[in-house]
Amino acid sequence: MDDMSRINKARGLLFGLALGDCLGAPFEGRREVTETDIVTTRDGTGQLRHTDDTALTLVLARHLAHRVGDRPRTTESLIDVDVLAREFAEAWRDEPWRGYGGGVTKSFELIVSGEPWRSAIRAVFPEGSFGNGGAMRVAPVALVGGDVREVTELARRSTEVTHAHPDALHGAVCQAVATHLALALPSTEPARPKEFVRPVRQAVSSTSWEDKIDHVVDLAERNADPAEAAAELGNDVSATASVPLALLAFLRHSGDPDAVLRFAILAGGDTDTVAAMAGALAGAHSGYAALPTHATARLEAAKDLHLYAEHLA
Ligand code: R7I
Ligand code: MG
Ligand code: MG
Repeated sequence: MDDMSRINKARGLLFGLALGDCLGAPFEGRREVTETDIVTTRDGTGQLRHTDDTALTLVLARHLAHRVGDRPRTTESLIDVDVLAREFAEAWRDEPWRGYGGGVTKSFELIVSGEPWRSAIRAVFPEGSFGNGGAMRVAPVALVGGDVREVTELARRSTEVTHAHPDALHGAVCQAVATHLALALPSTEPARPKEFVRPVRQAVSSTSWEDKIDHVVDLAERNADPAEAAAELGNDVSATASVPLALLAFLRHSGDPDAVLRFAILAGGDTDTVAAMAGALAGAHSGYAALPTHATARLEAAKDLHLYAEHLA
C-alpha cells in the first residue's frame, strides 16, 4: 500500500468512527429513527458534537502516537496500562458530560481519587463490566498492530483497564481485528462476509462469539434489514449485543460508508456506539475520501483526528 492510501485509510478509520458517534448520538435509545432524520442531521449546519466513544478513542490514539516510535517495540511498550487507565479517567474528569456509562463513571471517579485501576474497575461490577466501552474506542490499535496476534493483544490491553469481563474483551478483539482486516482490504474490493470474518472468528477464542459471528454472516448473506438485524443480534450497550451488529452493518454495505452508517443508526438502540464501530470499519476500508465531506468538515474533533491519523498511519 502506498503512503497516500495508508493515510487515507487511517483518516477514514478515525473520521468514520467520530462521524458514526456524532450522527448516531441524537438517536441513542430512541424508539423510531427514519432515514430522513439521519440525512437531516448529516446534511445540517453547525458543529457535530461527539460523545464518550470519540473522546476515549482520541485518548487511546494519543497514547499510541506517543509510543509508536519507541524501540524495542512490544505490546507492553505500545500500551502502558497504568498510564492509559489514568488518561481515560482524566478525560472523563475533564468532560464528564460526554455521556459515559454508569459503571465506568464510578471507576473513573475512583481512579482519579488515587485508587488502583485493577480494584476500581470492579467496584460496581465485581465480574468486570460487559459494556461496549472497550470495543467502541479500540479501533486505533488496528493502525499500529502489525498482525492479527499483535492487534488482539493490544485490544485486550486497551480494554482491560476499564472492562474486565470476558465478553467486553472478546468484543474489543472482534472489533479491532475486523478493523485491521478492513484496513488491509483494498477499497476497490467489497468485503465478502464469510471470507472476511474468518480471522476474526479465529481471534475471538470463544465459542459463543464464534456463533455470534456465524450469525452475522448468515444475516449478511440473507440481506437482513436493520430491524431484523437488531431483533436477532441485539442493539444495547453490552459488547455482545452491539459489536456483532456493527460488523453486520459494515458487511451489508461495504464500499458505501454512508449506507453503513445509516444501517447502523436505523437499527436503533445504542446508535452512537454501533455507528461509531461500523464507521471505523467502513472508513478503514473505503478511506477518508469516501466519507461525506460536508459532515466530516463539521466534526468537533476534526483537527485532532487529522493529527493522530497522520501520526499513526
Ligand atoms: O461500557 P461503558 O463504557 O458504556 C459504553 C456506553 C456506550 O453506549 C457509550 O456511548 C455510552 O453511552 O455508554 O460503560 P459501563 O458503565 O461499563 O457499561 C455500560 C452499561 O452496561 C452499564 O451502565 C450497565 O447498565 C451495563 N453493564 C452491566 N450490567 C450488569 N452487570 C455492564 N456490565 C454489567 C454487569 O456486569
Ligand atoms: Mg457515547
Ligand atoms: Mg453509546
